[in-house]
Amino acid sequence: MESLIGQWEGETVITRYDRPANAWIFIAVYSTLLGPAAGGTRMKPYPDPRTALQDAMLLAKGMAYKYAIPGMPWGGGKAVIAVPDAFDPALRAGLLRRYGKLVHQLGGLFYTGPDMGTCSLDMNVIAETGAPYVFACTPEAGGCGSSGPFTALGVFTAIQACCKHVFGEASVQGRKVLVQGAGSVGGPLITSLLAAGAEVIFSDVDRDVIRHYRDERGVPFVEKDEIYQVECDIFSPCAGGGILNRNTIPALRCKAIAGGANNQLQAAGDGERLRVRDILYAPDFVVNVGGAMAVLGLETLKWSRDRAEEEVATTIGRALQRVFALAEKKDVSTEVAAEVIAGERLQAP
Ligand code: PPY
Repeated sequence: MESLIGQWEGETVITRYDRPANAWIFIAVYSTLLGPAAGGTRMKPYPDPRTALQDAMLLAKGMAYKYAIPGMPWGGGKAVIAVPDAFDPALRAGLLRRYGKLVHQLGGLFYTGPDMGTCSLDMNVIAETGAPYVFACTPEAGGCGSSGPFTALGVFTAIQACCKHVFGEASVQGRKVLVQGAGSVGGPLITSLLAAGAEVIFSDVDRDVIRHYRDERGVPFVEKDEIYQVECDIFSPCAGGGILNRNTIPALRCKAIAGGANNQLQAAGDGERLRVRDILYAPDFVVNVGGAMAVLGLETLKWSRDRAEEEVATTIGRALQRVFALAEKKDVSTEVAAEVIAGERLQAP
């Protein structure tokens, strides 16, 4: 872990071993140059604490780039709670309260909200001890509720931007869209895509989720290992990170990629790998800023929900146009172009 932290260009890492739950907590603060750090709390089992720390650091950097795109006055941060396999649900609330106390002790260095493995109900529990540094509690608890639908709206807008760029027409009507993960982002995305006349295929690993979309709603399903070979117009990764890599990219049969997952590219060269294959990649941190944008707007800027939707759609649509144009002009991958745009803002607040 020493070498991991030493090589990281972020500011701060907080480490806590929570003995009662046998869980590791890592809070990574990448940058507070533009404002206090804010980012979700990811809670899941990891193979070892080192991998969890690495995830927190990578995700925190992603958050800094994310905020830079719309120019939001927030810094990149992320928390990871690495719980044991088959974590006992009876230990969850206690762990979240102790975690909330830690967030509170940081006194505003790091604000948090939901991420993979946590939801608004968990935010309520964290806020018992962590308020006022906890976003996206349930409406009953005074929060704005799930950020998933707003992230999904941003992904939908990004898919339209890709259609416009590739096919000359923004409409998703009749386009074949492959959605990886039908959770809090992929789920509402599938609903919007179907309503707009797209042909949707999905993949997931959760039995209840599969039952809902495949069996109850009749959405075509593919097994997780087959997803990378499916021919489609748009591939939308809305599950885990690192899925675009040297093994999967050669197999892909899509024209464009736009999804809500964080850190979709596994390695530095993967953006270029997609470009060489003539697959238009909408960079993840541009596509998936909708959740954070809406939550922070609703809870710190008093935005209405209509305003939040409007901001998410226009910001992401415009940002992607800029990214695609710069990539073409400079003859670089869209990932590099987006990093250039975000990097300018990160260096010049
Ligand atoms: C993300 O976009 O990955 C987030 O972490 C979302 C977020 C950020 C800040 C507060 C709540 C949710």
